[in-house]
Amino acid sequence: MSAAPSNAENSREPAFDVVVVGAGFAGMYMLHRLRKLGFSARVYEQGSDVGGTWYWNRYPGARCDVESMQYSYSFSEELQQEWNWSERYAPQPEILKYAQHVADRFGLRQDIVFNTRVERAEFDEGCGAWQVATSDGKTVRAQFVVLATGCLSNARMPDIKGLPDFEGNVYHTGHWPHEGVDFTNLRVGVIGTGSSAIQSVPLMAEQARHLFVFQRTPNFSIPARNAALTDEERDAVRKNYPEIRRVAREEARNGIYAEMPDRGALDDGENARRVKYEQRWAKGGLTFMMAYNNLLLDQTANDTAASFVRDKIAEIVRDPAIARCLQPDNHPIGSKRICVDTDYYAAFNRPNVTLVDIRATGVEEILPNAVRAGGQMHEIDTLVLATGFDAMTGSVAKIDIRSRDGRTLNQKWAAGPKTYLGLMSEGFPNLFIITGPGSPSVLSNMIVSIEQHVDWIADCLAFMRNHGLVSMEATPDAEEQWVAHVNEVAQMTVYPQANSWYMGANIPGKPRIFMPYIGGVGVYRRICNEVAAAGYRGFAMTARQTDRLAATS
Ligand code: N01
Repeated sequence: MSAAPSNAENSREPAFDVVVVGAGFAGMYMLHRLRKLGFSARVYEQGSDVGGTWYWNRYPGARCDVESMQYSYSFSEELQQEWNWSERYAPQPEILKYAQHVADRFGLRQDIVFNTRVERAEFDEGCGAWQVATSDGKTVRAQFVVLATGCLSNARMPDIKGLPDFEGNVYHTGHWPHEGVDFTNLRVGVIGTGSSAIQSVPLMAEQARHLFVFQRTPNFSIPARNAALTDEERDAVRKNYPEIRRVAREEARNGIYAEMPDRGALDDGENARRVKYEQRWAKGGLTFMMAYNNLLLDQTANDTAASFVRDKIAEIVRDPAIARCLQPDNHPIGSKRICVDTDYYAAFNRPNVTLVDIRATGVEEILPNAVRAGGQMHEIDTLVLATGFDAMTGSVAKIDIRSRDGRTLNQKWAAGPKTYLGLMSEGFPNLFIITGPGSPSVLSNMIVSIEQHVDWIADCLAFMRNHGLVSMEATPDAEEQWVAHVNEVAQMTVYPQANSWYMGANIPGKPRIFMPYIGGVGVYRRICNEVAAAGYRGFAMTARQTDRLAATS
Protein backbone atom coordinates (compact mmCIF):
# COMPACT_ATOMS: atom_id res chain seq x y z
CA MET A 1 0.00 0.00 0.00
CA SER A 2 1.41 3.32 -1.03
CA ALA A 3 1.28 6.86 0.29
CA ALA A 4 0.38 8.43 -3.04
CA PRO A 5 -1.72 7.47 -6.04
CA SER A 6 0.32 5.62 -8.63
CA ASN A 7 -0.19 4.35 -12.12
CA ALA A 8 -0.52 0.65 -11.72
CA GLU A 9 1.64 -1.58 -13.85
CA ASN A 10 0.03 -2.54 -17.17
CA SER A 11 -2.68 -0.01 -16.63
CA ARG A 12 -3.16 3.69 -17.19
CA GLU A 13 -5.85 3.89 -14.53
CA PRO A 14 -4.89 5.79 -11.42
CA ALA A 15 -4.67 3.46 -8.41
CA PHE A 16 -5.40 4.17 -4.77
CA ASP A 17 -5.18 2.16 -1.65
CA VAL A 18 -8.75 3.08 -0.83
CA VAL A 19 -11.73 4.55 -2.63
CA VAL A 20 -14.36 5.97 -0.30
CA VAL A 21 -17.89 6.48 -1.59
CA GLY A 22 -19.59 9.51 -0.07
CA ALA A 23 -18.35 12.67 1.65
CA GLY A 24 -20.81 12.88 4.50
CA PHE A 25 -19.71 12.61 8.10
CA ALA A 26 -18.55 9.00 7.57
CA GLY A 27 -16.61 9.60 4.36
CA MET A 28 -14.90 12.71 5.69
CA TYR A 29 -13.64 11.08 8.86
CA MET A 30 -12.62 7.95 6.93
CA LEU A 31 -10.53 10.07 4.61
CA HIS A 32 -8.94 11.88 7.54
CA ARG A 33 -7.92 8.61 9.24
CA LEU A 34 -6.62 7.07 6.03
CA ARG A 35 -4.47 10.07 5.27
CA LYS A 36 -3.05 10.13 8.79
CA LEU A 37 -2.05 6.50 8.31
CA GLY A 38 -0.35 7.28 5.02
CA PHE A 39 -2.80 5.48 2.74
CA SER A 40 -3.65 6.99 -0.61
CA ALA A 41 -7.36 7.61 -0.84
CA ARG A 42 -9.92 9.22 -3.06
CA VAL A 43 -13.46 10.09 -2.09
CA TYR A 44 -16.27 10.39 -4.63
CA GLU A 45 -19.26 12.50 -3.74
CA GLN A 46 -22.43 12.88 -5.76
CA GLY A 47 -23.24 16.33 -4.33
CA SER A 48 -21.29 19.49 -4.99
CA ASP A 49 -20.09 19.72 -1.41
CA VAL A 50 -19.50 17.71 1.75
CA GLY A 51 -22.21 17.01 4.34
CA GLY A 52 -24.12 14.00 3.02
CA THR A 53 -27.60 13.93 4.49
CA TRP A 54 -27.13 17.53 5.69
CA TYR A 55 -26.29 18.58 2.16
CA TRP A 56 -29.50 17.13 0.70
CA ASN A 57 -32.09 17.60 3.46
CA ARG A 58 -32.67 21.35 3.38
CA TYR A 59 -36.43 21.43 3.97
CA PRO A 60 -37.83 24.07 6.35
CA GLY A 61 -37.19 23.13 9.97
CA ALA A 62 -34.58 20.47 9.21
CA ARG A 63 -32.44 20.01 12.26
CA CYS A 64 -30.80 17.19 14.09
CA ASP A 65 -32.76 15.45 16.82
CA VAL A 66 -29.69 14.40 18.78
CA GLU A 67 -28.27 17.33 20.75
CA SER A 68 -25.55 19.02 18.74
CA MET A 69 -22.96 18.97 21.50
CA GLN A 70 -23.22 15.19 21.11
CA TYR A 71 -24.03 14.99 17.40
CA SER A 72 -20.52 16.17 16.54
CA TYR A 73 -17.12 14.61 15.98
CA SER A 74 -15.09 13.62 19.01
CA PHE A 75 -11.89 12.62 17.20
CA SER A 76 -10.29 16.04 17.52
CA GLU A 77 -10.12 17.69 20.92
CA GLU A 78 -9.36 21.07 19.29
CA LEU A 79 -12.40 20.77 17.03
CA GLN A 80 -14.82 19.88 19.79
CA GLN A 81 -13.49 22.69 21.96
CA GLU A 82 -13.51 25.38 19.29
CA TRP A 83 -16.85 24.86 17.54
CA ASN A 84 -19.73 26.87 18.97
CA TRP A 85 -23.10 25.20 18.49
CA SER A 86 -25.75 27.91 18.64
CA GLU A 87 -28.73 25.81 19.72
CA ARG A 88 -29.50 22.63 21.57
CA TYR A 89 -30.48 21.07 18.22
CA ALA A 90 -28.58 22.83 15.45
CA PRO A 91 -30.48 23.66 12.27
CA GLN A 92 -29.41 22.05 9.01
CA PRO A 93 -27.51 25.11 7.67
CA GLU A 94 -25.33 25.13 10.79
CA ILE A 95 -24.63 21.38 10.62
CA LEU A 96 -23.68 21.80 6.97
CA LYS A 97 -21.39 24.71 7.90
CA TYR A 98 -19.78 22.48 10.52
CA ALA A 99 -19.16 19.76 7.92
CA GLN A 100 -17.63 22.38 5.59
CA HIS A 101 -15.47 23.66 8.44
CA VAL A 102 -14.20 20.14 9.15
CA ALA A 103 -13.40 19.62 5.46
CA ASP A 104 -11.40 22.87 5.39
CA ARG A 105 -9.75 22.53 8.77
CA PHE A 106 -8.39 19.08 7.95
CA GLY A 107 -7.68 19.87 4.29
CA LEU A 108 -9.97 17.11 3.05
CA ARG A 109 -11.30 18.66 -0.15
CA GLN A 110 -8.17 17.99 -2.20
CA ASP A 111 -8.94 14.26 -2.11
CA ILE A 112 -12.67 14.52 -2.76
CA VAL A 113 -14.11 14.49 -6.26
CA PHE A 114 -17.49 16.23 -6.15
CA ASN A 115 -20.47 15.96 -8.50
CA THR A 116 -19.42 12.42 -9.29
CA ARG A 117 -21.30 9.21 -8.57
CA VAL A 118 -19.71 5.83 -8.18
CA GLU A 119 -21.73 3.69 -10.57
CA ARG A 120 -19.96 0.37 -10.54
CA ALA A 121 -17.34 -1.46 -8.53
CA GLU A 122 -16.01 -4.78 -9.76
CA PHE A 123 -13.52 -6.94 -7.92
CA ASP A 124 -10.70 -8.10 -10.14
CA GLU A 125 -9.58 -11.39 -8.66
CA GLY A 126 -6.42 -11.38 -10.78
CA CYS A 127 -4.97 -8.22 -9.33
CA GLY A 128 -6.89 -8.36 -6.04
CA ALA A 129 -8.30 -4.87 -6.47
CA TRP A 130 -11.57 -3.12 -7.20
CA GLN A 131 -12.19 -1.40 -10.52
CA VAL A 132 -14.35 1.58 -9.68
CA ALA A 133 -16.31 3.28 -12.47
CA THR A 134 -17.72 6.76 -11.97
CA SER A 135 -20.38 8.90 -13.61
CA ASP A 136 -17.73 11.02 -15.37
CA GLY A 137 -16.84 7.99 -17.45
CA LYS A 138 -13.57 7.29 -15.65
CA THR A 139 -12.27 4.19 -13.89
CA VAL A 140 -9.87 3.92 -10.99
CA ARG A 141 -8.36 0.98 -9.21
CA ALA A 142 -8.40 0.57 -5.44
CA GLN A 143 -7.30 -2.22 -3.18
CA PHE A 144 -10.13 -1.37 -0.80
CA VAL A 145 -13.51 0.27 -1.20
CA VAL A 146 -15.36 1.84 1.73
CA LEU A 147 -19.06 2.56 1.31
CA ALA A 148 -19.81 5.69 3.30
CA THR A 149 -23.06 6.11 1.43
CA GLY A 150 -25.32 6.95 4.36
CA CYS A 151 -28.39 5.15 5.64
CA LEU A 152 -31.00 7.74 4.79
CA SER A 153 -29.77 9.30 1.60
CA ASN A 154 -31.71 7.53 -1.11
CA ALA A 155 -34.87 9.64 -1.24
CA ARG A 156 -37.90 7.63 -2.25
CA MET A 157 -40.42 8.92 -4.80
CA PRO A 158 -43.76 7.26 -4.15
CA ASP A 159 -45.49 5.44 -6.93
CA ILE A 160 -48.76 7.36 -6.93
CA LYS A 161 -51.10 7.44 -9.88
CA GLY A 162 -50.95 10.75 -11.73
CA LEU A 163 -47.86 12.11 -9.94
CA PRO A 164 -45.95 12.86 -13.17
CA ASP A 165 -48.94 14.88 -14.45
CA PHE A 166 -49.07 17.27 -11.51
CA GLU A 167 -48.71 20.79 -12.91
CA GLY A 168 -47.30 22.60 -9.89
CA ASN A 169 -43.88 22.22 -8.33
CA VAL A 170 -43.10 18.93 -6.59
CA TYR A 171 -40.44 18.81 -3.87
CA HIS A 172 -39.04 15.86 -1.95
CA THR A 173 -37.85 16.73 1.56
CA GLY A 174 -34.73 14.65 1.00
CA HIS A 175 -33.80 16.59 -2.16
CA TRP A 176 -34.71 20.12 -1.28
CA PRO A 177 -33.70 23.00 -3.61
CA HIS A 178 -30.63 24.88 -2.38
CA GLU A 179 -32.29 28.24 -2.89
CA GLY A 180 -35.23 27.28 -0.64
CA VAL A 181 -38.93 27.38 -1.44
CA ASP A 182 -41.37 30.22 -0.81
CA PHE A 183 -44.86 28.90 -0.05
CA THR A 184 -46.45 32.33 0.42
CA ASN A 185 -50.02 32.40 -0.91
CA LEU A 186 -49.83 28.80 -2.08
CA ARG A 187 -52.07 25.85 -1.32
CA VAL A 188 -49.63 23.14 -0.38
CA GLY A 189 -50.12 19.39 -0.03
CA VAL A 190 -47.72 17.35 2.11
CA ILE A 191 -47.71 13.58 1.76
CA GLY A 192 -46.20 11.77 4.73
CA THR A 193 -46.03 12.31 8.47
CA GLY A 194 -42.57 11.01 9.43
CA SER A 195 -39.75 13.06 10.99
CA SER A 196 -39.26 15.23 7.89
CA ALA A 197 -42.92 16.25 7.71
CA ILE A 198 -43.16 16.68 11.46
CA GLN A 199 -40.30 19.18 11.37
CA SER A 200 -41.45 21.04 8.29
CA VAL A 201 -45.25 21.19 8.69
CA PRO A 202 -45.29 23.93 11.39
CA LEU A 203 -43.05 26.19 9.30
CA MET A 204 -44.81 25.54 6.01
CA ALA A 205 -48.10 26.25 7.78
CA GLU A 206 -46.84 29.71 8.75
CA GLN A 207 -46.21 30.57 5.11
CA ALA A 208 -48.75 28.70 3.04
CA ARG A 209 -52.24 29.96 2.27
CA HIS A 210 -53.47 26.48 3.11
CA LEU A 211 -51.66 23.29 4.03
CA PHE A 212 -53.16 19.82 3.52
CA VAL A 213 -51.33 17.10 5.43
CA PHE A 214 -52.03 13.64 4.00
CA GLN A 215 -51.53 11.17 6.84
CA ARG A 216 -51.40 7.42 6.28
CA THR A 217 -49.90 6.54 9.66
CA PRO A 218 -49.89 8.90 12.64
CA ASN A 219 -46.56 9.09 14.43
CA PHE A 220 -45.44 9.61 17.99
CA SER A 221 -43.58 12.88 18.42
CA ILE A 222 -41.92 14.40 21.46
CA PRO A 223 -41.35 18.15 21.80
CA ALA A 224 -37.74 19.12 21.12
CA ARG A 225 -37.65 22.00 23.62
CA ASN A 226 -35.05 23.52 21.38
CA ALA A 227 -33.35 26.67 22.68
CA ALA A 228 -30.25 28.75 22.20
CA LEU A 229 -27.22 27.40 24.08
CA THR A 230 -25.55 29.71 26.54
CA ASP A 231 -21.79 29.96 26.99
CA GLU A 232 -22.19 28.32 30.40
CA GLU A 233 -24.04 25.34 28.90
CA ARG A 234 -21.44 24.89 26.17
CA ASP A 235 -18.58 25.18 28.67
CA ALA A 236 -20.15 22.66 31.02
CA VAL A 237 -20.34 20.08 28.24
CA ARG A 238 -16.86 20.87 26.94
CA LYS A 239 -15.34 20.40 30.38
CA ASN A 240 -17.12 17.11 30.78
CA TYR A 241 -16.46 15.85 27.23
CA PRO A 242 -14.17 12.95 28.19
CA GLU A 243 -16.89 11.43 30.35
CA ILE A 244 -19.77 12.34 28.02
CA ARG A 245 -18.05 10.76 25.04
CA ARG A 246 -16.98 7.70 27.03
CA VAL A 247 -20.49 7.00 28.26
CA ALA A 248 -21.98 7.60 24.81
CA ARG A 249 -19.53 5.13 23.26
CA GLU A 250 -19.31 2.46 25.90
CA GLU A 251 -22.40 2.47 28.06
CA ALA A 252 -25.36 4.05 26.32
CA ARG A 253 -27.35 1.72 24.10
CA ASN A 254 -27.98 4.47 21.58
CA GLY A 255 -24.76 6.48 21.74
CA ILE A 256 -26.39 9.33 23.61
CA TYR A 257 -25.16 10.47 27.01
CA ALA A 258 -28.22 10.86 29.20
CA GLU A 259 -29.60 9.92 32.55
CA MET A 260 -29.88 6.13 32.38
CA PRO A 261 -33.07 4.42 33.54
CA ASP A 262 -32.60 1.97 36.39
CA ARG A 263 -36.06 0.41 36.43
CA GLY A 264 -38.91 -0.80 34.28
CA ALA A 265 -42.15 1.09 33.69
CA LEU A 266 -44.19 -1.43 35.66
CA ASP A 267 -41.92 -1.08 38.70
CA ASP A 268 -43.57 2.29 39.32
CA GLY A 269 -47.20 2.90 40.20
CA GLU A 270 -49.38 4.97 37.89
CA ASN A 271 -48.74 8.28 39.63
CA ALA A 272 -44.99 7.87 39.85
CA ARG A 273 -44.93 6.85 36.20
CA ARG A 274 -46.90 9.89 35.18
CA VAL A 275 -44.48 12.15 37.08
CA LYS A 276 -41.54 10.55 35.34
CA TYR A 277 -43.10 10.86 31.88
CA GLU A 278 -44.02 14.48 32.62
CA GLN A 279 -40.39 15.19 33.53
CA ARG A 280 -39.14 13.58 30.32
CA TRP A 281 -41.80 15.38 28.27
CA ALA A 282 -40.78 18.69 29.83
CA LYS A 283 -37.12 17.99 29.08
CA GLY A 284 -38.01 17.01 25.51
CA GLY A 285 -36.20 15.02 22.86
CA LEU A 286 -35.42 11.41 22.08
CA THR A 287 -34.45 10.56 25.63
CA PHE A 288 -38.16 10.40 26.45
CA MET A 289 -37.83 6.72 25.53
CA MET A 290 -35.20 6.35 28.26
CA ALA A 291 -37.72 7.06 31.01
CA TYR A 292 -37.67 3.32 31.70
CA ASN A 293 -35.36 0.53 30.69
CA ASN A 294 -38.00 -1.78 29.18
CA LEU A 295 -40.10 0.46 26.95
CA LEU A 296 -38.84 -1.23 23.80
CA LEU A 297 -38.83 -4.71 25.31
CA ASP A 298 -42.17 -5.10 27.01
CA GLN A 299 -45.47 -4.35 25.31
CA THR A 300 -47.31 -3.49 28.53
CA ALA A 301 -44.55 -1.12 29.57
CA ASN A 302 -44.58 0.40 26.11
CA ASP A 303 -48.36 0.92 26.30
CA THR A 304 -47.94 3.19 29.32
CA ALA A 305 -45.62 5.54 27.41
CA ALA A 306 -47.75 5.40 24.27
CA SER A 307 -50.86 6.23 26.20
CA PHE A 308 -49.12 9.19 27.90
CA VAL A 309 -48.19 10.67 24.51
CA ARG A 310 -51.69 10.06 23.13
CA ASP A 311 -53.06 12.02 26.09
CA LYS A 312 -50.63 14.86 25.36
CA ILE A 313 -51.83 15.00 21.75
CA ALA A 314 -55.41 15.28 23.01
CA GLU A 315 -54.38 18.13 25.34
CA ILE A 316 -52.62 20.08 22.57
CA VAL A 317 -55.08 19.64 19.69
CA ARG A 318 -58.35 21.48 20.30
CA ASP A 319 -60.63 19.55 17.93
CA PRO A 320 -61.16 16.10 19.50
CA ALA A 321 -61.75 14.43 16.13
CA ILE A 322 -58.46 15.77 14.73
CA ALA A 323 -56.66 14.82 17.95
CA ARG A 324 -57.98 11.26 17.67
CA CYS A 325 -56.82 11.06 14.10
CA LEU A 326 -53.32 12.19 15.12
CA GLN A 327 -53.06 9.61 17.90
CA PRO A 328 -51.00 6.62 16.76
CA ASP A 329 -52.71 3.32 17.50
CA ASN A 330 -51.19 0.70 15.26
CA HIS A 331 -47.60 0.41 16.47
CA PRO A 332 -45.72 0.53 19.76
CA ILE A 333 -44.13 3.87 20.59
CA GLY A 334 -40.51 3.86 19.39
CA SER A 335 -40.98 0.90 17.03
CA LYS A 336 -41.05 3.43 14.22
CA ARG A 337 -38.33 6.07 14.62
CA ILE A 338 -39.75 8.42 17.22
CA CYS A 339 -40.04 12.01 16.01
CA VAL A 340 -38.95 15.20 17.73
CA ASP A 341 -40.82 18.37 16.89
CA THR A 342 -41.44 22.02 17.56
CA ASP A 343 -45.18 22.73 17.61
CA TYR A 344 -46.18 19.92 15.24
CA TYR A 345 -49.44 18.91 16.90
CA ALA A 346 -50.30 22.56 17.63
CA ALA A 347 -50.07 23.30 13.90
CA PHE A 348 -53.37 21.43 13.50
CA ASN A 349 -55.11 24.13 15.55
CA ARG A 350 -54.46 26.61 12.76
CA PRO A 351 -57.39 27.43 10.46
CA ASN A 352 -55.15 27.07 7.40
CA VAL A 353 -54.11 23.47 8.16
CA THR A 354 -56.21 20.45 7.21
CA LEU A 355 -55.36 16.93 8.28
CA VAL A 356 -56.47 14.47 5.64
CA ASP A 357 -56.83 10.94 6.97
CA ILE A 358 -55.81 8.54 4.22
CA ARG A 359 -55.43 5.47 6.41
CA ALA A 360 -58.21 3.63 4.62
CA THR A 361 -57.68 4.70 1.04
CA GLY A 362 -54.16 6.07 0.63
CA VAL A 363 -53.71 8.82 -1.93
CA GLU A 364 -55.98 7.66 -4.71
CA GLU A 365 -54.74 9.91 -7.45
CA ILE A 366 -52.83 13.07 -8.14
CA LEU A 367 -54.44 15.32 -10.71
CA PRO A 368 -52.79 18.31 -12.43
CA ASN A 369 -53.98 20.64 -9.65
CA ALA A 370 -55.29 18.44 -6.85
CA VAL A 371 -54.87 15.38 -4.69
CA ARG A 372 -57.76 12.91 -4.51
CA ALA A 373 -57.95 10.95 -1.30
CA GLY A 374 -60.88 9.30 0.46
CA GLY A 375 -63.02 10.21 -2.53
CA GLN A 376 -62.42 13.93 -1.89
CA MET A 377 -60.54 16.42 -4.05
CA HIS A 378 -58.08 18.78 -2.39
CA GLU A 379 -56.95 21.51 -4.75
CA ILE A 380 -53.31 22.43 -4.33
CA ASP A 381 -50.64 24.49 -6.10
CA THR A 382 -47.55 22.73 -4.78
CA LEU A 383 -46.80 19.23 -3.56
CA VAL A 384 -44.27 18.22 -0.91
CA LEU A 385 -43.31 14.57 -0.70
CA ALA A 386 -42.10 13.77 2.79
CA THR A 387 -42.15 10.11 1.87
CA GLY A 388 -38.81 9.02 3.23
CA PHE A 389 -35.97 6.90 1.99
CA ASP A 390 -35.00 3.47 0.79
CA ALA A 391 -33.15 3.18 4.06
CA MET A 392 -29.87 1.44 4.88
CA THR A 393 -29.55 -0.53 1.66
CA GLY A 394 -30.94 1.90 -0.95
CA SER A 395 -27.74 3.83 -1.63
CA VAL A 396 -25.63 0.67 -1.70
CA ALA A 397 -28.09 -0.99 -4.08
CA LYS A 398 -27.73 1.87 -6.57
CA ILE A 399 -24.09 0.91 -7.13
CA ASP A 400 -23.50 -2.09 -9.35
CA ILE A 401 -21.16 -4.00 -7.04
CA ARG A 402 -19.75 -7.19 -8.53
CA SER A 403 -17.49 -9.76 -7.02
CA ARG A 404 -16.16 -13.10 -8.21
CA ASP A 405 -17.98 -14.70 -11.15
CA GLY A 406 -19.95 -11.49 -11.62
CA ARG A 407 -22.06 -12.12 -8.52
CA THR A 408 -23.65 -8.82 -7.48
CA LEU A 409 -24.26 -7.55 -3.98
CA ASN A 410 -27.88 -6.89 -4.96
CA GLN A 411 -28.30 -10.55 -5.86
CA LYS A 412 -26.76 -11.61 -2.59
CA TRP A 413 -28.99 -9.25 -0.63
CA ALA A 414 -32.16 -10.02 -2.60
CA ALA A 415 -33.76 -11.66 0.44
CA GLY A 416 -32.39 -9.03 2.82
CA PRO A 417 -28.96 -7.62 3.63
CA LYS A 418 -26.40 -10.05 5.03
CA THR A 419 -23.25 -8.84 6.70
CA TYR A 420 -20.76 -9.80 9.36
CA LEU A 421 -20.87 -7.10 12.04
CA GLY A 422 -22.46 -4.76 9.50
CA LEU A 423 -18.93 -4.16 8.25
CA MET A 424 -18.41 -6.63 5.41
CA SER A 425 -20.45 -9.03 3.32
CA GLU A 426 -19.08 -12.51 2.59
CA GLY A 427 -17.93 -12.95 -1.00
CA PHE A 428 -17.03 -9.28 -1.38
CA PRO A 429 -13.40 -8.96 -0.32
CA ASN A 430 -11.89 -5.64 0.75
CA LEU A 431 -15.28 -3.93 0.69
CA PHE A 432 -16.26 -2.21 3.91
CA ILE A 433 -19.55 -0.58 4.81
CA ILE A 434 -19.83 2.21 7.38
CA THR A 435 -22.91 1.92 9.61
CA GLY A 436 -24.28 -0.81 7.40
CA PRO A 437 -27.17 -3.17 8.11
CA GLY A 438 -26.28 -5.47 10.99
CA SER A 439 -24.69 -2.64 13.01
CA PRO A 440 -26.33 -0.23 15.53
CA SER A 441 -26.28 2.50 12.92
CA VAL A 442 -29.66 4.27 12.69
CA LEU A 443 -30.61 3.14 16.21
CA SER A 444 -27.81 5.28 17.57
CA ASN A 445 -26.26 8.69 17.56
CA MET A 446 -24.88 8.28 14.05
CA ILE A 447 -21.65 10.14 14.71
CA VAL A 448 -20.72 7.80 17.55
CA SER A 449 -21.32 4.79 15.30
CA ILE A 450 -19.55 6.39 12.35
CA GLU A 451 -16.44 7.13 14.40
CA GLN A 452 -16.40 3.61 15.79
CA HIS A 453 -16.63 2.01 12.34
CA VAL A 454 -14.09 4.35 10.78
CA ASP A 455 -11.60 3.69 13.59
CA TRP A 456 -12.15 -0.05 13.34
CA ILE A 457 -11.65 -0.07 9.56
CA ALA A 458 -8.60 2.22 9.74
CA ASP A 459 -7.01 0.06 12.44
CA CYS A 460 -7.80 -3.04 10.42
CA LEU A 461 -6.13 -1.65 7.29
CA ALA A 462 -3.06 -0.68 9.33
CA PHE A 463 -2.98 -4.20 10.80
CA MET A 464 -3.14 -5.71 7.32
CA ARG A 465 -0.34 -3.51 6.06
CA ASN A 466 1.82 -4.33 9.07
CA HIS A 467 1.27 -8.07 8.59
CA GLY A 468 1.68 -8.17 4.82
CA LEU A 469 -1.99 -9.02 4.29
CA VAL A 470 -3.63 -7.89 1.10
CA SER A 471 -7.14 -9.26 1.19
CA MET A 472 -9.84 -9.74 3.77
CA GLU A 473 -13.38 -11.05 3.69
CA ALA A 474 -16.05 -12.26 6.08
CA THR A 475 -16.32 -16.04 6.37
CA PRO A 476 -19.70 -17.62 5.56
CA ASP A 477 -20.02 -19.09 9.08
CA ALA A 478 -19.26 -15.84 10.87
CA GLU A 479 -21.74 -13.99 8.70
CA GLU A 480 -24.47 -16.55 9.15
CA GLN A 481 -24.08 -16.50 12.91
CA TRP A 482 -24.08 -12.72 13.04
CA VAL A 483 -27.20 -12.41 10.88
CA ALA A 484 -28.94 -14.95 13.14
CA HIS A 485 -27.86 -13.00 16.22
CA VAL A 486 -29.10 -9.67 14.79
CA ASN A 487 -32.50 -11.23 14.09
CA GLU A 488 -32.70 -12.97 17.42
CA VAL A 489 -32.03 -9.77 19.34
CA ALA A 490 -34.55 -7.83 17.25
CA GLN A 491 -37.24 -10.42 17.98
CA MET A 492 -36.79 -9.78 21.70
CA THR A 493 -38.09 -6.23 21.21
CA VAL A 494 -41.26 -4.50 20.04
CA TYR A 495 -39.52 -3.17 16.90
CA PRO A 496 -40.61 -5.85 14.43
CA GLN A 497 -44.27 -5.07 15.17
CA ALA A 498 -44.23 -1.88 13.12
CA ASN A 499 -44.24 -1.41 9.37
CA SER A 500 -41.16 0.74 9.61
CA TRP A 501 -38.29 1.62 7.33
CA TYR A 502 -36.09 -0.27 9.84
CA MET A 503 -37.91 -3.35 8.50
CA GLY A 504 -37.80 -2.24 4.87
CA ALA A 505 -41.60 -2.10 5.06
CA ASN A 506 -41.88 1.31 3.39
CA ILE A 507 -40.56 0.02 0.08
CA PRO A 508 -42.89 -2.20 -1.94
CA GLY A 509 -41.22 -5.55 -2.55
CA LYS A 510 -38.33 -4.98 -0.15
CA PRO A 511 -37.74 -7.98 2.13
CA ARG A 512 -38.99 -7.50 5.69
CA ILE A 513 -35.89 -7.89 7.80
CA PHE A 514 -35.05 -5.80 10.84
CA MET A 515 -31.87 -4.25 9.47
CA PRO A 516 -29.98 -2.52 12.29
CA TYR A 517 -28.40 -4.30 15.27
CA ILE A 518 -30.28 -3.54 18.43
CA GLY A 519 -27.81 -4.93 20.96
CA GLY A 520 -26.59 -1.42 21.78
CA VAL A 521 -23.49 0.53 20.80
CA GLY A 522 -21.52 -0.42 23.93
CA VAL A 523 -22.06 -4.15 23.52
CA TYR A 524 -21.44 -3.91 19.79
CA ARG A 525 -18.19 -1.98 20.25
CA ARG A 526 -16.93 -4.62 22.65
CA ILE A 527 -17.74 -7.38 20.15
CA CYS A 528 -15.93 -5.54 17.34
CA ASN A 529 -12.91 -4.90 19.57
CA GLU A 530 -12.77 -8.54 20.64
CA VAL A 531 -12.94 -9.68 17.03
CA ALA A 532 -10.01 -7.40 16.15
CA ALA A 533 -8.01 -8.43 19.23
CA ALA A 534 -8.45 -12.07 18.23
CA GLY A 535 -6.72 -11.42 14.90
CA TYR A 536 -9.95 -10.46 13.12
CA ARG A 537 -11.84 -13.57 14.06
CA GLY A 538 -14.44 -14.53 11.47
CA PHE A 539 -12.58 -12.84 8.63
CA ALA A 540 -10.40 -14.68 6.14
CA MET A 541 -7.23 -12.78 5.40
CA THR A 542 -4.85 -13.47 2.57
CA ALA A 543 -1.14 -12.73 2.68
CA ARG A 544 0.79 -11.03 -0.09
CA GLN A 545 1.98 -13.27 -2.93
CA THR A 546 0.25 -16.36 -1.61
CA ASP A 547 -3.32 -17.48 -1.35
CA ARG A 548 -2.71 -18.83 2.09
CA LEU A 549 -5.49 -18.08 4.51
CA ALA A 550 -3.85 -16.41 7.46
CA ALA A 551 -6.81 -16.42 9.74
CA THR A 552 -10.18 -18.02 9.80
CA SER A 553 -12.55 -18.98 12.52
O1 N01 B 1 -39.45 9.45 6.25
P1 N01 B 1 -40.37 8.34 6.97
P2 N01 B 1 -38.84 10.79 6.87
N1 N01 B 1 -48.73 7.58 0.36
O2 N01 B 1 -40.13 7.09 6.19
C1 N01 B 1 -45.53 8.30 4.22
C2 N01 B 1 -34.43 10.51 9.71
N2 N01 B 1 -34.69 11.92 9.86
O3 N01 B 1 -38.09 11.46 5.78
O4 N01 B 1 -45.80 5.43 7.74
C3 N01 B 1 -48.93 8.14 1.54
O5 N01 B 1 -40.16 8.32 8.40
C4 N01 B 1 -45.26 7.30 5.29
O6 N01 B 1 -46.45 6.67 5.69
P3 N01 B 1 -46.41 5.21 6.38
C5 N01 B 1 -35.13 9.78 10.83
O7 N01 B 1 -34.37 8.68 11.20
C6 N01 B 1 -34.10 12.51 10.89
O8 N01 B 1 -39.85 11.59 7.54
O9 N01 B 1 -45.51 4.38 5.50
N3 N01 B 1 -48.00 8.26 2.47
C7 N01 B 1 -44.64 8.18 6.36
O10 N01 B 1 -45.61 8.88 7.07
C8 N01 B 1 -36.41 9.39 10.15
O11 N01 B 1 -37.08 8.33 10.76
C9 N01 B 1 -34.35 13.80 11.13
O12 N01 B 1 -47.80 4.76 6.40
C10 N01 B 1 -46.80 7.78 2.18
C11 N01 B 1 -43.84 9.17 5.53
O13 N01 B 1 -44.40 9.17 4.23
C12 N01 B 1 -35.93 9.09 8.76
O14 N01 B 1 -34.96 10.07 8.49
C13 N01 B 1 -35.21 14.52 10.33
C14 N01 B 1 -46.51 7.15 0.96
C15 N01 B 1 -42.38 8.82 5.43
O15 N01 B 1 -41.83 8.88 6.71
C16 N01 B 1 -36.99 9.16 7.70
O16 N01 B 1 -37.84 10.28 7.95
C17 N01 B 1 -35.79 13.89 9.26
C18 N01 B 1 -47.55 7.06 0.01
N4 N01 B 1 -47.39 6.49 -1.17
C19 N01 B 1 -35.52 12.59 9.03
N5 N01 B 1 -45.23 6.77 0.96
C20 N01 B 1 -33.68 14.41 12.27
O17 N01 B 1 -32.58 14.16 12.63
C21 N01 B 1 -44.72 7.13 2.16
N6 N01 B 1 -45.66 7.74 2.88
C22 N01 B 1 -34.45 15.34 12.98
